[in-house]
Amino acid sequence: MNVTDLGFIKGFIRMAADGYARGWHERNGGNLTYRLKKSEADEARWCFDTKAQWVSLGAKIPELADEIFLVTGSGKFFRNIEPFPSENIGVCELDQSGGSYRILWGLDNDSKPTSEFLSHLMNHAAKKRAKGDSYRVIYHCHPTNLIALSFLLPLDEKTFTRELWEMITECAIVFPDGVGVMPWEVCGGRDIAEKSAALMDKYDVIVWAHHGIFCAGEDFDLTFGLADTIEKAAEIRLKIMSANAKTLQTITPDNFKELAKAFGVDLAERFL
Ligand code: 2HA
Ligand code: ZN
Repeated sequence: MNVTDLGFIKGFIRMAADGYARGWHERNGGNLTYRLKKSEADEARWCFDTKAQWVSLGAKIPELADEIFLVTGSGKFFRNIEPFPSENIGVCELDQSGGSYRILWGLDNDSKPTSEFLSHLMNHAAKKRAKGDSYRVIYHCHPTNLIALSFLLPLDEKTFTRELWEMITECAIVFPDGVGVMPWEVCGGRDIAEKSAALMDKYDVIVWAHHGIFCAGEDFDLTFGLADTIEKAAEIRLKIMSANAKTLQTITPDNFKELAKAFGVDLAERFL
């Protein structure tokens, strides 16, 4: 068996390739991490290098002690993940304190996990606290239309949520909690990691103004589908703005209430 035949590695590579094909990963833009299930870790154990050196994370995340992650590499291009997986992605394990990691597989030639590793781990920890073991994927990408909208709309959660919900009927069903919004901020550091993680308690999507989005989900399909839905809604919003004509009708707060009832979703009514 090849490492790349493992189901979780295949799913990860396919999602990375799909994100690249969508145009959300110019150069080394974006990063993806997946928290392995115990059964997946057991299935992959034969390929792990358990003599690798521990490296400090610079922070302690005790909730994630002993957890294993599949991650994209720092400075790596999504475009190269599918043809050259072991150079561009890797499996990393956290130690018993949740303060250090070591590379069990991949990230060849002294590569390191993504520059947003700390953000990803803090977001995984936030989701684990809020949702138990169901959430597995954290995804950061640079979707064109959503980034454009962050120049045009006020940077508040109510405006972003409503503008996106109104674009396609299904949006309110796909992200009934709405979207979190953060103003522009330096990326790659602890500050942005902590602020994002604080919002991940409430949201599955966070907009980083003039930069991109951070998404969380239960599996690759749901997380990619969430980013795809958000970006499509942003594209429609932008097309409407570009048409430069008055909008004649939209989905109203009463419509949203009907929708929530019909689909049994718990819609964040503070956005209506
Ligand atoms: O380089 O997108 O936010 C990866 C990034 C950092
Ligand atoms: Zn980015």
